[in-house]
Amino acid sequence: HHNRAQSVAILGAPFSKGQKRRGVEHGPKAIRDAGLVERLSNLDYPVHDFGDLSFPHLEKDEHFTHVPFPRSVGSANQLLSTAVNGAVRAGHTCVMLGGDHSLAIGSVKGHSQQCPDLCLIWVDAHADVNTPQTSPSGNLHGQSVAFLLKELQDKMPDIPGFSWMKPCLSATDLVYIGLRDVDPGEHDILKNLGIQYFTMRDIDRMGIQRVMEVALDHLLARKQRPIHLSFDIDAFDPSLAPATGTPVNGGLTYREGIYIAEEIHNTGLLSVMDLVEVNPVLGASRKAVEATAGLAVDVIASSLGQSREGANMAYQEIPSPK
Ligand code: B3U
Ligand code: MN
Ligand code: MN
Repeated sequence: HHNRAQSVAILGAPFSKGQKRRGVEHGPKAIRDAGLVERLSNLDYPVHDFGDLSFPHLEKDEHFTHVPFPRSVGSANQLLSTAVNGAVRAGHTCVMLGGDHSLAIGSVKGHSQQCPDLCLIWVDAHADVNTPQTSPSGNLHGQSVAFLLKELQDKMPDIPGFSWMKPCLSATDLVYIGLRDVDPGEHDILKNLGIQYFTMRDIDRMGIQRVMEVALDHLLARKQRPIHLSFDIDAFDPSLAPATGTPVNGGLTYREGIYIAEEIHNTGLLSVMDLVEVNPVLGASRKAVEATAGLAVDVIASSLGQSREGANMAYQEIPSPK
């Protein structure tokens, strides 16, 4: 059987200023309320819930061109990068609960400070690789990957709040899965940098099994290295994950999403994962919110070794009747 991770650290990041809709800062609570810690404690390693980070509120944070809250996003990510760095240094497999997807900037950056050779699997309806200039919305949750890529460094302006941030990834260290809403500038970047990506159409054509095989081979064939999984809940079909800010039709099925998580677990290389964009305020009903948060718990548990085959816990012996 695969090597189980040492211990798991849960870090809540209640932050929403990477986009304009309030509510996604309640994502960590919704995911915990859906039973995250209980589910992970069934996987027989120690689970440490470090609670929520507290991000300073900045009184004055003017737009940078059309980009809102640059300093708030910058300082939250700097804080998060330190926390993730520390959790990985302490030997934990780290689970970051968002919050919006701008938090991947700090999460990946902090991870890379401990694991400079990490690779990144970005599961999302969106590519989140806009630069401030290609971004139609200005929202920083649609720009996280652009901050991380060395190849885009000279395309990135000096954004207030981000002087601490230097890119840490190459285009070959990244694979996307689930794309179906990519802006024109983003498409250009994906093509120009030769980034490996699998759209929903690719999943339709190849099947999720082959997609994962090619994706993991692309990242790991040359050498085994730590995996950062950045999972945006909007990768799932909106019928499964309605409580999110930018749902896009035609997303992952439940089984495709769980299969992605299981295959990543089976590498034995998962080091940090983000689960972002669960927004409990946007669910049409309590049931819709609980379904979305429950799905987030399922993805996290599967990424950490919950198996559909069973055998998550050691079972001693089949009991005999007295
Ligand atoms: N690509 C668009 C929309 C978007 C990106 N990420 C989300 N939505 N969640 C943008 O704003 O950059
Ligand atoms: Mn995203
Ligand atoms: Mn998305």
